Amino acid sequence: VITELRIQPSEMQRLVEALGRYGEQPGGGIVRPVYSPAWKAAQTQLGEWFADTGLEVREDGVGNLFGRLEGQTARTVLTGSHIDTVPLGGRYDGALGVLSALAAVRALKEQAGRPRRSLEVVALCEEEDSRFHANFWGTRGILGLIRAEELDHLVDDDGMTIGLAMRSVSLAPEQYHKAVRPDLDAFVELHIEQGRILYDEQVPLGIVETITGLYRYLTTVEGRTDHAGTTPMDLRRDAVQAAAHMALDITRVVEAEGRPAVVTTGKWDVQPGAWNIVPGLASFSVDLRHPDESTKQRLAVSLQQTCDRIAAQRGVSVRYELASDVQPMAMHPEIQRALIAAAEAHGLAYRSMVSGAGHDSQLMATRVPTGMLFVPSVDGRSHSPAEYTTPEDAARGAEVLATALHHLAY
Ligand code: HGY
Ligand code: MN
Ligand code: MN
Repeated sequence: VITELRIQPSEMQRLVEALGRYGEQPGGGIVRPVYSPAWKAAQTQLGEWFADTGLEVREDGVGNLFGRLEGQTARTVLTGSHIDTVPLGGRYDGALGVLSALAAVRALKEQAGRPRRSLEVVALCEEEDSRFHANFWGTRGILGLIRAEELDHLVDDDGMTIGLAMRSVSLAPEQYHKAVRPDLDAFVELHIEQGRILYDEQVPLGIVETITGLYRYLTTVEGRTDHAGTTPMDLRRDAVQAAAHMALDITRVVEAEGRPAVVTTGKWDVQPGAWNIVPGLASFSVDLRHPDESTKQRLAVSLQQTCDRIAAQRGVSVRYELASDVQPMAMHPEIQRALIAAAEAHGLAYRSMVSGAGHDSQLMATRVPTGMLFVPSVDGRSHSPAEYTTPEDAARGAEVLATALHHLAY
């Protein structure tokens, strides 16, 4: 087991800061949605770094970017993460997985030479659903799970279809099916924990056993617009008041369920949105998660029954539009073992754990032996400009990733 691979903390910090500039906002935070100019610039920069490392660079039919270290066989071990971000996201979510994969493969190329299985670094084009409800678009391209009609059906808030957005970065949407990869023997994703377990326990590495299930839908409440001055309170059908009661009550249902159940109503819209009009329409997103599928489904039903009841009481109508229903997924035992062996070879403590965040790996794992390695998030902060992982933790993660990749590819 190769453990003398050294990756410098300062090198990781340099890469993180350089990549974090693409989409960086004046007030802090990164806006880098899939197929945006910032996304394209970040992919171009990664392509240059892949090429400088001596890897064979290729962009596939949906904009995933690969850096390949050719092996003796046609089979491939893939490692990386996503390059898109949430609005005003941090520098580490996704990006650190891509950069750690690059640093690990560079170290292996220089110190271990040609692998038996080919090794590929990937920057997956879209994971965050932050522009389209595209549900792991890059991974779905690789696994052949994109349906042709989605190219015209998925639209962003400006009404642009994902197909047109692909054209805007010189991709041919009709070529999406060429992204399919039948040659993958393993996928390993390094990612920041985005929670505070490793940080609180002062443990440098997390080995993911299961990734939580996600159930996401839009709740739309329809009341009646009225004059804000002349309409008595008892005659109103105020969509915001009804939606607010719904949001409070579904939160209470999930709090009563207890950890690790979570629910978030993060994105709201109110129409017509004037100070002097009783709002006739209110919509809010529901992001419900649980690592057990039957519990997740039971809670989803309970939340909608709660909203139905409030709608009836308050004389408004309510409807639900499903955006994604993703299963919880166990990581492959063999890949977990490779990661544990690597941590032990480096004499580092680790902790097996459940991921409360969703990841490409939970979909990749449905068809490819997959594992995830977590590094600590300071104060557990993520999906925020405050997101931070120390250069030392980042470098250690990349070294352990390199050792695990050596086990899988050499
Ligand atoms: O929402 C998530 O858990 C992931 O960061 N997309
Ligand atoms: Mn994220
Ligand atoms: Mn992520």
